[in-house]
Amino acid sequence: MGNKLVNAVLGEPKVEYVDKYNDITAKKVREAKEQKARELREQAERERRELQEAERQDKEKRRQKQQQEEQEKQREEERRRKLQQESLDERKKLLDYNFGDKHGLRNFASIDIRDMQESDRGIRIGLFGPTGSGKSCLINTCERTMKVTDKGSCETQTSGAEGTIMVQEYLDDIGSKFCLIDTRGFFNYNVDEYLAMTNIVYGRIKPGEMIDLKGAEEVDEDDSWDTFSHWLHAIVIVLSAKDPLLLNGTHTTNLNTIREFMRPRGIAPVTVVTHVDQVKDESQLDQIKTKASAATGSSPSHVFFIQNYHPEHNERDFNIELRAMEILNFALVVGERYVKIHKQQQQYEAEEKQAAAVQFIAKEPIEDFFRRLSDTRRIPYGKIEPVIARLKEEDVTTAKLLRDNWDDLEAELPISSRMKTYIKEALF
Ligand SMILES: Nc1nc2c(ncn2[C@@H]2O[C@H](COP(=O)(O)OP(=O)(O)OP(=O)(O)O)[C@@H](O)[C@H]2O)c(=O)[nH]1
Ligand SMILES: [Mg+2]
Repeated sequence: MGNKLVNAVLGEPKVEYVDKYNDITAKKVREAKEQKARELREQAERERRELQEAERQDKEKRRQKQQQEEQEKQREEERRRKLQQESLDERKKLLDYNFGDKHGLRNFASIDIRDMQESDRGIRIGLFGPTGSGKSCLINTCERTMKVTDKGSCETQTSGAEGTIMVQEYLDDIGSKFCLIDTRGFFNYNVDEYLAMTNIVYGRIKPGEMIDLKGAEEVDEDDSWDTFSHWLHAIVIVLSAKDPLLLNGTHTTNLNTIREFMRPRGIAPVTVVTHVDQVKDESQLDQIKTKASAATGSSPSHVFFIQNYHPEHNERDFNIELRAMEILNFALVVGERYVKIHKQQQQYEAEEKQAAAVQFIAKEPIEDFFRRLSDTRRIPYGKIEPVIARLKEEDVTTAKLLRDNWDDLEAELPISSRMKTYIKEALF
């Protein structure tokens, strides 16, 4: 009842029902959730794309790197092939080498070089140097280069006893006109070793022979015993870049006598500095070159560096091979020049002797000239006396006057034509 009154006074209370399916807050919440979900999806999508992009970039980088590596490998391969070709060309030239190829035969036109051309060995290149400097190793490097083997035949580190020197010939079997001569046992560069060197240079010690230093005598060009083709025509002095005696200047004193031996004989040595791989600081090389040049007397342009093939070094190294051949080529240039100088010298000496003989005849009194003629041609002097008397009447008192006036006198003199021939041969 009361309610009815209340209702009558206040009117029917309005009842509002909440439509929970149409709740505005819920909508907002849903919208917010959806928004969030969208954002998350978008973020995930972004991330996915970023990841994809990073992967793509990685892939691209890897591809570029691979391409670069491939290109670098190709370039390296190309460089190697180029070096191999260069090495092959040089080797071929050296295998075909004949005496005179370096300077050209034109330069030997006035010189008799038949002995060098006919010799089996051609230019003989001798290697000298302190024990352990790398002579045998250098020969092995040259052998491996020229014969394309992975091992040379020259024994290394076999110094033998002090007091004996051993000489051995190499590369005499490749058909080329040069060979290498290894020496071993040079320890002190004292007078005995100097004498041994003169014996080797002038061919007195044959390959395979051993020399006992105590018995060595000095040998020089005039008493060399052997033919010129058995001499050494080029000398290579081998020094090690890590030898303290080179670095502290002791070798400059040690090698003094050897320099003194070579200089007046026109021998220009080639210097090879080995163990260059053991020089840590490349800036030291210039200083080492100067010291080596001072020790051997080679001009700096005649000093070469090399890293020799090591017995365990099985891979071919075309840089080493090209360097070895550069040294061989240079030794051949120097060797040919020495042959030319030596032979020219010999020729001048022969000409000088002949000129001296002509000079002698010129001053010779006419009686002495005919006495010589009577001796050499076995003509009785009595037969010649009337000729002398006749010549004196003509004031021809010396052999020179006889020669100067021979054209007129030949017809006038009352002598046989054979006698005239004898006189002419002695005069001209
Ligand atoms: N690292 C390096 N070692 C070298 C080189 N040349 C030579 N050797 C080493 O030096 C040592 C002596 O070398 P050899 O060639 O025997 O010396 P050698 O001048 O013939 O010595 P003797 O016959 O005693 O007069 C060996 O152990 C060689 O392997 C080089 O260029 N680099
Ligand atoms: Mg040796």
